[in-house]
Amino acid sequence: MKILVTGGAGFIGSHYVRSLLADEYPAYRGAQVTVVDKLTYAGTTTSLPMVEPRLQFVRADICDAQPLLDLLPGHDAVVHFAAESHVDRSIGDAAEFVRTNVQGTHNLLECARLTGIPRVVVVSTDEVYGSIATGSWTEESPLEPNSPYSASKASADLIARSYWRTHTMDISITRCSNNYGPNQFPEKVIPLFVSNLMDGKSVPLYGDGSNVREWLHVDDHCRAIQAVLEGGRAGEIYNVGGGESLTNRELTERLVALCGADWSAVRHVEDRKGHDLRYSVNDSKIREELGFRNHVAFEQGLADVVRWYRGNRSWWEPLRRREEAVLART
Ligand code: NAD
Ligand code: TDX
Repeated sequence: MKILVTGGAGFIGSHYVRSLLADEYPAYRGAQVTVVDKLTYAGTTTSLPMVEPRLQFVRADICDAQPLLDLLPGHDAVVHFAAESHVDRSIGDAAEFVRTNVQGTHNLLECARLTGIPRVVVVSTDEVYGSIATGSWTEESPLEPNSPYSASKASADLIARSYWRTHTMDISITRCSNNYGPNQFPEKVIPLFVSNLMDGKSVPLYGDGSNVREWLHVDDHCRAIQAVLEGGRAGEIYNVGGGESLTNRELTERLVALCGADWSAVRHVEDRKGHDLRYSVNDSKIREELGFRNHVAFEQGLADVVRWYRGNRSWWEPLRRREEAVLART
């Protein structure tokens, strides 16, 4: 098996690549992996086992056709993670979100079509559905994305569907809830709060903290993607959830306790513009059709993540310093 993974130097993509190379997916034991990643602020090769001979790392932009046309032939599948992924950044400036998420996904699929790639999984997100006050979305729920990030992901998701329908490509799409785990860039709420609290800094809780997110461990998300890659049907969408639903306030309370801080570290700040109140997916399709089950218990997973950030400063401190230097120049 030879798999091309876009965005494999990011949070979820790198976890997926490490899992593949550790032979955690029996049907893909011994797989060769090609990572295509632009190494934006969010990507780092320090999340990858760069000395592993089964890994080929290529720094390239998914918006450029030539590197993809050169690399893709001979691959059995593509798993597409690459994206601009942070909602707050898309509120500041959406241009890169449209470029990478929409144009980049289109370019990747077009190159995969031209080179005859047999199987593609596009990693989308539950945010494409918008916000839901009660109940849960099924795969048939309408797409009502609210942020430039989620709108660009919804566009990518629909382009993927169109390449299945128009060109009969074997493409499946996943829509997962919020992920947490090691190697997540410290701008997303969990690693930002953990790294700040560990250093005695304050944490910015948006609005009244009542927004609800469903937290799934990255290892479970990656196993769901693998289940879809192996058994998912062409043209089908698979919601992935089953994590822990918490308000941001409840999540913050747990992080404060796990980091040995107290509530005085929490700053109530202005709300995110257009802040989605609640996400919730119904994931019975992937459970019934593909037998997927999530394994990581939230309490344990969250405690492990706090421990990971405590023990791996050498991973996140340079990323944070690099980002602070960029911000200081702008
Ligand atoms: P991330 O920001 O940590 O990683 C994104 C990776 O893509 C980085 O390595 C970056 O360098 C790379 N990249 C960005 N633009 C690129 C380009 N033009 N060409 C090539 N590479 C490029 O993101 P993540 O949290 O790992 O998310 C991965 C995917 O999963 C995304 O598609 C995201 O929408 C989706 N998703 C994320 C979550 C979550 O909670 N993080 C939940 C559901 C779905
Ligand atoms: O400083 C903060 N304070 C705060 O209260 C940050 C960064 C976030 N928040 C809140 C906003 C959200 O309600 O925490 C919640 C989670 O925020 P993020 O970590 O930015 O994630 P979210 O906006 O929910 O999106 C994430 O899940 C779905 C990922 O970033 C997306 O890529 C994925 O598609």
